[in-house]
Amino acid sequence: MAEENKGFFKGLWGKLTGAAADVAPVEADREEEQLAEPAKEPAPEPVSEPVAAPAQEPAKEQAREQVPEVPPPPPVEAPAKVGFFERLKKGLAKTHESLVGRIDTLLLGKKQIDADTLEELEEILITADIGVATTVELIRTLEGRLKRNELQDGGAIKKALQEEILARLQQYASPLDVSAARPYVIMVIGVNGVGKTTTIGKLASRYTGEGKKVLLAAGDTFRAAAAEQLEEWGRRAGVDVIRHKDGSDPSAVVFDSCKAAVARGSDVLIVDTAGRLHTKVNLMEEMKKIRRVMSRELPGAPHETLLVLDAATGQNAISQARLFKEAAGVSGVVLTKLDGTAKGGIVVAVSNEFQLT
Ligand SMILES: Nc1nc2c(ncn2[C@@H]2O[C@H](COP(=O)(O)OP(=O)(O)OP(=O)(O)O)[C@@H](O)[C@H]2O)c(=O)[nH]1
Ligand SMILES: [Mg+2]
Repeated sequence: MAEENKGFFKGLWGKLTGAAADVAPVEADREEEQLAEPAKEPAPEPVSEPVAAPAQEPAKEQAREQVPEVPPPPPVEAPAKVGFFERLKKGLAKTHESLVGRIDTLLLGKKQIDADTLEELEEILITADIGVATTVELIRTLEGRLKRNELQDGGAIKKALQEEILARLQQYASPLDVSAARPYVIMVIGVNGVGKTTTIGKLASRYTGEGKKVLLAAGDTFRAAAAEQLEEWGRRAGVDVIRHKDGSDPSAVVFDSCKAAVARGSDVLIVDTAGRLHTKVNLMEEMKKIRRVMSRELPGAPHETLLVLDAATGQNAISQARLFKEAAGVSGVVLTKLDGTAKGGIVVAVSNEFQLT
């Protein structure tokens, strides 16, 4: 656990600082996504990348991060071959430029660190999506260390910031160990369009690649074609999908899925859920009902409730985290679309403010 998390945090820190070598596990997928400029619905091509890549990567990172959406259509194999680290570096450059680059510029050659320096640093952190609450907390801590004369120069302040962020992330780390139960039930929730179904497809490929028997449950019966989309991902990963017809009761799908997972000896059952219902209240009530049904069928389930957040929505992700955490017992977070214009800082914000990773 410690090792895995270290990998994750190092990777994350790498993203924030540009320490590319450490970043591989976390960043791999984002890079692939970039290549994969996804279509709205999964395309029917065989999934070469998502299936292959996950197997070599540490479990938790994979689960919490994302695997790519649809592979690019024409050259099915080619993208995977593009120098992995090259793509990695390219993708990281963005965050690096925006966050670390700016911090470096600020601190470059600074002989004297003072309150103004910290104020500027504060602004940089906030605009990197680390969020106001977390930033203020970080800056307070740095101020304290400054007063104690622990921060003499730019290098020291950078190191201190690194330590503080890392400590916050590590505090709430917990691995996604699917061998803890059988079937291990993962419920995937989040507002519409954030990437729930895509994430499930990636997880399914990943666990299948690890030799696990996976079953998917099409709990989004609300949106037309949601089950078909999940089935497409199921086909790619070579796993079965339990579905009912559109508009049926999601809890019934979940009920059947739990039964099926036991009957078929599945190792992992991943439950897709709707991102939108008539109202937010309905959505939250449905999440609760699904949980109730699950735990009645399989004591202890869901073993993990992953909240999917679109990192590109920045601070919006924070309010979603709040909403779902209160209503749906979120135990972990998946940040998607970090391949786009997202600033990785949101990871720190969500983790620190909601005690989640
Ligand atoms: N670039 C990028 N696109 C992504 C990522 N994850 C998902 N997408 C895209 O985001 C869109 C929505 O993804 P879905 O997986 O359908 O999202 P969802 O949460 O299941 O959506 P609903 O079922 O409508 O609630 C699709 O076009 C995906 O291709 C990602 O990590 N990076
Ligand atoms: Mg979906």
